[in-house]
Amino acid sequence: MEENDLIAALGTALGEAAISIIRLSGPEAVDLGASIFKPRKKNLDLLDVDSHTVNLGYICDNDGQMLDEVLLCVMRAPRTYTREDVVEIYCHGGVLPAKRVLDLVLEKGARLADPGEFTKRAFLSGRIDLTQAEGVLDLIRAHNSKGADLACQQLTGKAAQGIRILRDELKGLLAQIEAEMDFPEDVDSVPKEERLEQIDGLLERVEIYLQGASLGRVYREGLKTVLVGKPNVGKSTLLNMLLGEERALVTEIPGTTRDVIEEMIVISGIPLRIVDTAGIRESVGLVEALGIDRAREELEQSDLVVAIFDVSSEVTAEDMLILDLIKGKNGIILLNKIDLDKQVIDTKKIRDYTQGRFPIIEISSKLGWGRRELADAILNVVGAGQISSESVLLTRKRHQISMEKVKDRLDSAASAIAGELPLEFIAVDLWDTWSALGEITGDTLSEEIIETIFSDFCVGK
Ligand SMILES: Nc1nc2c(ncn2[C@@H]2O[C@H](COP(=O)(O)OP(=O)(O)OP(=O)(O)O)[C@@H](O)[C@H]2O)c(=O)[nH]1
Ligand SMILES: [Mg+2]
Repeated sequence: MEENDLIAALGTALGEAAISIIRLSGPEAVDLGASIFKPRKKNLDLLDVDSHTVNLGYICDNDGQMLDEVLLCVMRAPRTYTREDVVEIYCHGGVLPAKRVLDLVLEKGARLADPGEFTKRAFLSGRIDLTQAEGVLDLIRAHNSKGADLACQQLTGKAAQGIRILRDELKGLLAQIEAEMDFPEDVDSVPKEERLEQIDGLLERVEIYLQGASLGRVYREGLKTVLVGKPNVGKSTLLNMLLGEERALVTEIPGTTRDVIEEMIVISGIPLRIVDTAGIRESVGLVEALGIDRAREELEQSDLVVAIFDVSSEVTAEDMLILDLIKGKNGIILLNKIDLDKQVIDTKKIRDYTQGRFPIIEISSKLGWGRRELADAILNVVGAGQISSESVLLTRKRHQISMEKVKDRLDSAASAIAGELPLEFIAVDLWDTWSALGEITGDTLSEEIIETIFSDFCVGK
């Protein structure tokens, strides 16, 4: 793909609106703009206007036919989003004006941009790093304010900055080691303790990143929380209680919920993608059985399972099946309907069967009791308590994987130093560390992976 051809796209959603924006980027952007723009001011020449100015005029097609009255903004490289010349045309909103102007721009030689191509150019030109580019996408997609805050932090380069500092320090260490390797006579060797201390200093910060990584992902995507239990234990009542509205049908008939229902709820600042499922039981009709299959699928993809039991019922074989299903997952056990006088459930049996691995909380979904305790248990699961609100959080699985590699390589370097292995070994570990850090910022990632990241963007961004 040629990097510097002229690209264009609609920057706003297609539909009726106050304005629509067509965006162009590339060395010929202003020339193309000038060829279709008739300024309102008679003696204005678009090719000569100051950078970052907005100009009123008309977009006219090849026959001089006016397509729209617009504002056209000229932004000259390098102070632009892509670091190339950029032209933005503010048309009247609505499907047709925007489409006709875009068609004209394409007819005049611009190419329709790929998804994320503007931001990709910003990355390839070095204006932003990969975490900043991801921040752009995350901000567009954020569905809760904490996620949006994190995206802003990333967008402005805070995450990148911390990683760059780590990389610079590593470079310093490597320079020392390589000098010692190349000129053993002239360079004083750094004592082992001093070197270990330097590595420890790096490791400390890497640990902080790792601690926050899963929380960062939760803020970005929401914690997928699946409500499971046998029929009629009050799963849908709990969903409605947490949502504060009657979203799911609740009846006293077992098997009310047939399909999965997913809703976004923020509890104590943690966004949850909460999923109500069909009550799990054996031998039922086809529709319900399909619902139960889906419940199991959801359970498999969950970050957290909330298993619900009814205190007014004995522990049944169905309940035991639920306990089997949550094994090996992050789980919370809820004993529901504690407002009822009849309380026959054998809590000890549940606790023993799960070896006390899950917190057990008594609630009444109907009356809203136990909400606070449930919120605390959720905070505990995501480890939000241990993270300071100032920390820069990594937000993606790929960041986490690279950071784990960083830790692994630094640990290995530390043992090499402690074991007084030849300097070459230490150098190799540190170069690997350096390159793993670069994966996060995009400096050492393959073209292929970068492609996949940007293909997730929308066209025009
Ligand atoms: N007393 C009392 N009744 C409750 C409570 N929670 C739910 N119920 C009642 O239990 C019955 C079943 O509630 P649902 O929320 O439909 O149960 P479910 O687990 O979603 O059931 P299925 O969708 O059939 O699997 C309804 O009659 C609710 O009013 C509670 O905390 N206390
Ligand atoms: Mg239900």
